Amino acid sequence: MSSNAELAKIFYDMAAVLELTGANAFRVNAHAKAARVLKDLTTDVSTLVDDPKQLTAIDGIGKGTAERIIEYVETGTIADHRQLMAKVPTGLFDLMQIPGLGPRTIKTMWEQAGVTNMTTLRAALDAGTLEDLPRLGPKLLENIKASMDFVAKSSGRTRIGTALPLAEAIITQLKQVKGLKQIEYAGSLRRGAETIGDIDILASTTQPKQLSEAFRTMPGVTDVLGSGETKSSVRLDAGIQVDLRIVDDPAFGAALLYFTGSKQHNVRLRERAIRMKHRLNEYGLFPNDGDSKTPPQARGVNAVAAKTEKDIFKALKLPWIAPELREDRGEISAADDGVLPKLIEESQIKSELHAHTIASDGNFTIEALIEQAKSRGFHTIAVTDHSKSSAQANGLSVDRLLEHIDAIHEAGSKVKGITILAGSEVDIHADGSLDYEDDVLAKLDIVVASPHASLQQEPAKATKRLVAAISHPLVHILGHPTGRIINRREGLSPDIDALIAAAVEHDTALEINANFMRLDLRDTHVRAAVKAGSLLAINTDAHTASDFDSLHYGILTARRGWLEANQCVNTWSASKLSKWLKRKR
Ligand code: DGT
Ligand code: CA
Ligand code: CA
Ligand code: ZN
Repeated sequence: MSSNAELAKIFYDMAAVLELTGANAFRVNAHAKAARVLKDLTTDVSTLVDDPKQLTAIDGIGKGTAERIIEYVETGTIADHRQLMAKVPTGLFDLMQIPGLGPRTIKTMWEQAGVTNMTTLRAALDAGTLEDLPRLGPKLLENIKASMDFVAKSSGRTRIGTALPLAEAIITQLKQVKGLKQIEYAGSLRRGAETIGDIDILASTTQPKQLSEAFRTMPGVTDVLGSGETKSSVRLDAGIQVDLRIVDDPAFGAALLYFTGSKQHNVRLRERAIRMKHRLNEYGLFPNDGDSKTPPQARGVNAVAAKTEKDIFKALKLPWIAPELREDRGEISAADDGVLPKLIEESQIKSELHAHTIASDGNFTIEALIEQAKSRGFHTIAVTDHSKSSAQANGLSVDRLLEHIDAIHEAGSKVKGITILAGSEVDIHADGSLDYEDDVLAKLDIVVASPHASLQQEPAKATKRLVAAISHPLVHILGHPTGRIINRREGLSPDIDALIAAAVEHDTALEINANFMRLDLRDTHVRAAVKAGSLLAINTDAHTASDFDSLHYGILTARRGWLEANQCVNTWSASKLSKWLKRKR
């Protein structure tokens, strides 16, 4: 971790302890803000400590914070942090991750029922000892149980946004090792799945010993789980396992195809190979000579194809199938029939239609957001801050919104080459009504309606709620439709087909929120929407500059849903997009 990241974590922890011990909101917020600023800072803070003024010049870093940063850079630790951490059991930090469980409630459970971690919380829930505590109604306790079950069920899998940068860093590093020929990540990561069980890396090299050695001794490796001539496995400090397989260079394509999977896709391909009197395995596609005892490669039989994936698909009389499609969801028959989708690509995205500024909970000024969008080559950027009910996100009252609209239009009038839309991410209440009145919504260029609270609603109610928002004549996009947080919160479970039908009927786009914690809609939902002909939007929901990079995860999810560019509003030209938006005004 860089010192920025380490310091950000320290300030987050301090904010958490302050909250748990009932410090005033101002102190809590100041620490949380410092943490966010440090996390997003692109300059290494350790280069700024010689002159404290450089630190305090950063918005969100006051004198006290600057002093502690200097203390940290000089001594490697912060005394206040150590003292604060000693005040609470560390297990309480895990409890803060449970959705619906806030610090005040945790404090009560800790002080009055001896809850100090997940285990004691589970025991207290089972024993019913929390039922008489203030603020802990039966509904809340039930929700806490459900959240804990969901987290337990999903543990062990890593979100793609964590796994992919790790894999890329490993590959960059192994590319430096002498003798390396080819290297790629395979498995669920290459297929762009939302969570990754383990990272699979394939390499070919003239120096296998050196490569394995470099792999096992990389920074971040905490355990070597196995190490043979062709396969090594390690665990990283991030908690994820990485397998490295060293394969023969002339058969790299066959290995890549095999280890990319999915297992079910491989089964289908092998069946096809057999029908064509061939045999397919991780070493190549071979002629079937009737000898089923010894594998062909072991008998020195020459492969029909092995070098590249394309060669193998071609020999199987198929076009190359993109990894994102290899889930045995009809891709082989589509390939056979010549009707594979022409999948959307990241370079085709020309607008961002869901982004936040400092007016609510973003880090951008309007100008900075515009600059960022311009630098990504977009022709349109929508400013969509939170609405009034989202108090924790500093949502805008009607008065503040009206001022904000003017400020957005004013900022827009000063820049050339990009269209700035004044919008809102308006909260959808539990009953399906929206957080602003229609006359207010009508003043906006674009309305993204999203659910943020009441996310443990019954499916039937959730469907009614979301269909109401989709059908609202002033709404353009349904934002993160289920509100799920991967590995953390299940979110709503509406009837997706009903949402899609309403979206088609009312010409509303369904969002694929590209934030890798969300990926909402998910791949299978996208597929259903694509089939039914509904419009989709791929938005990053940017709060900070690096969020724009998460577009990549949204694209992977879209491709896993077979999405083509023309069905995604973010690929449209400025004039086509503008026409579509104006149809609801
Ligand atoms: P994960 O790691 O759980 O997210 O999912 P994958 O798909 O990466 O699965 P993993 O790591 O167990 O194996 C990587 C690929 O290797 C898998 O997608 C297909 C291939 N593979 C592994 N074991 C088998 C097997 O027993 N049969 C077949 N046909 N393929 C296998
Ligand atoms: Ca894997
Ligand atoms: Ca694996
Ligand atoms: Zn948002």
